[in-house]
Amino acid sequence: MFGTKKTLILLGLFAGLALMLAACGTGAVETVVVNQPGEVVVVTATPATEPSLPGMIESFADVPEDVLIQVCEDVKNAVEYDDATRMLTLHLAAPFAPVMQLLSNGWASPLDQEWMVEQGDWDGNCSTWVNFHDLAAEDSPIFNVENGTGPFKLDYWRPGDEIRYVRNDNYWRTEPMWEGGPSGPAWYESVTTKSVDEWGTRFARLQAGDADSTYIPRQYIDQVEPLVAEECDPVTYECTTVNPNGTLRLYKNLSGGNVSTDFFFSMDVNKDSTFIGSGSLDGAGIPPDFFADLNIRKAFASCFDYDTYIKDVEKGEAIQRNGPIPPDYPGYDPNDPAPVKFDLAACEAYFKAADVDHDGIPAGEDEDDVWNTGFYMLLAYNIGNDVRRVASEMLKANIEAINENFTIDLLAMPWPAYLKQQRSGFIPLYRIGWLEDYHHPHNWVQPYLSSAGAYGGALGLPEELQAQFDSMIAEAKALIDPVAQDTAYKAIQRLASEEQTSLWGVIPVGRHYEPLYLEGWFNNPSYPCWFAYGLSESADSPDPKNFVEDTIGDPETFDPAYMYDTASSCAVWRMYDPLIHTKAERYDEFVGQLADTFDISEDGLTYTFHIREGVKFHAGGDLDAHDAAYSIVRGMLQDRAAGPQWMFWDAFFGYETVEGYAIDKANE
Ligand SMILES: [Ca+2]
Ligand SMILES: [Ca+2]
Ligand SMILES: [Ca+2]
Repeated sequence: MFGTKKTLILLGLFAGLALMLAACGTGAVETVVVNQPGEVVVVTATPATEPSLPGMIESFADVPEDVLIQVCEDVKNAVEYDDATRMLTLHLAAPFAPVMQLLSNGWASPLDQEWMVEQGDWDGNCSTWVNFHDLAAEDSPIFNVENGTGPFKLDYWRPGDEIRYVRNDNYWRTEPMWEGGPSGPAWYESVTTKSVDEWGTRFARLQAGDADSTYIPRQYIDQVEPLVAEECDPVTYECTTVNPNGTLRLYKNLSGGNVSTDFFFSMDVNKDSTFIGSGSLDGAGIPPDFFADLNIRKAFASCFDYDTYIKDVEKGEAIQRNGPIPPDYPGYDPNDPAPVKFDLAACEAYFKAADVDHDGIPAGEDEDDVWNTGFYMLLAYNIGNDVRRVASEMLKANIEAINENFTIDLLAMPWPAYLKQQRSGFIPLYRIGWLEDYHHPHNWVQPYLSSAGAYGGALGLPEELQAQFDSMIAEAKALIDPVAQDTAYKAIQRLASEEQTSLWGVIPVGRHYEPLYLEGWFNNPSYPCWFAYGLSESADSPDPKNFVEDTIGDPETFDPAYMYDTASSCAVWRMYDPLIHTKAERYDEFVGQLADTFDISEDGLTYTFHIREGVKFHAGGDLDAHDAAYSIVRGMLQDRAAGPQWMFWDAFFGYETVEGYAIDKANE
């Protein structure tokens, strides 16, 4: 679309990861070392190369007022409500199956419209929404206060130190969430989230019983090993005693891990790149289209020693990927497509089969092609990420061992510069990871393969193949039937594998530690943090009615529509209720939360929710259908940069930002 400035939000890829690790307590142990928690990087791609036409509006600031009002009306029309029947009706421009996943997160948690207006927030009037658009975090009136409907209420937040929540004794839920699920007020009288940056301190507090949960980076699991009393299976929940004197229960090999790392190729590198040496096939560089040759991509993939990497770097607790879609999603099968095998002979054969100079003669028989000329290039990773450094060194060593004229230098780059260069297509080969935003394969194929994806956009795929992926992705995201979904996503996974669009790396499997006295935990890979409402402690606990978790990193905000990091998400999840909730271990089945019933139309375009009766907000206001609608509309118009609302724009209108939508409307 002309003039649509696509602001790609890369928080949630990495910055979010650090916070996720912080927030997961003993729940997640990851090896991926990431940047500083809270680091937010916004990369704004240059607008499309089409020349500007006279009179066209290119900036959001220039969008006329009547168009801005229309934008607000369009959003309101997509989010209809009727207070009399308590119905909320969402209208999508095109089917988008992940809507349920989106709504089960805290982003769209209903706020009390009347109370929000009293706090000085937007009143729902379409002529004033721009004043509330893209504010700084602390400019939201609910930045550090809350008025949710959730099982816990905020007691205090001391930034950098701790957050304390107290039980909502009037919690609305009287029926179990699912059979055997929690109901009534929470077991815990309070939940305390404590920031403890230093591992030694966290470990001491865990040993002393001062914390019920703590964040354990994978490099420290050996220290925790003597405390493990039972090892348990995360599927059957059966446990085996390993140490009668231990105090912890350990679940290993938790699948459905939601963070990956891969090597990415750029098949159409910007010719001004400083990563491609001479830029030609003269032994001192690579041509910009080096990785456009499928044999070159397959050669690199065959030269990476997956098993050694998993054993040495991931301590055996990772799965080799076979495409963009990770385990346990529709479209994933561990053997279809088969993961690439580490095979130096195959690596050499692929290099010899390549035809980098496009003369029809394979490189092995062509004196001026890559096998005889050799090449030189830079491989990039971000400074401080030791895991990525080790992986890059392994790939370099194997490629260089294949042919003495092959040289790869490694370049560690500061994170923001790395992302900017990656996004602009300057880096031919780099290692980076993805942390999912919501639990659906669309949130993997879109970033990895779509022309609008955070990584897909920089792949430089041939036009025809890119168009094929784009249409497959669009068709798959519209499917609701699980069998049809599986078929559609598997086709994408296979094509990505056949074309070796990236060098698929690994996805770690997780660990979950908990004290023996903790009761009620279950494994749902889409839960960002401890589901405190569903937990309890046995009588032998030192402090059974209070839950204490040690983490690193603070929330960015308590505003549900604004939050886009896991620490914030965990806080929102405790104080607010979403419309629907994932059902126990299932991430693809939902139970009613603030909506007690819901329905999806056959064409996948209309989602209806009946808003529960008799629910009160913590400050005393009533929950009505208009509150639920207001909250979604407010979030989409607020649409702060680097926030979560692009997912709602994607779902409702096929856009990424309110600004992009408004600019296009102005030019219609
Ligand atoms: Ca209300
Ligand atoms: Ca050739
Ligand atoms: Ca406790």
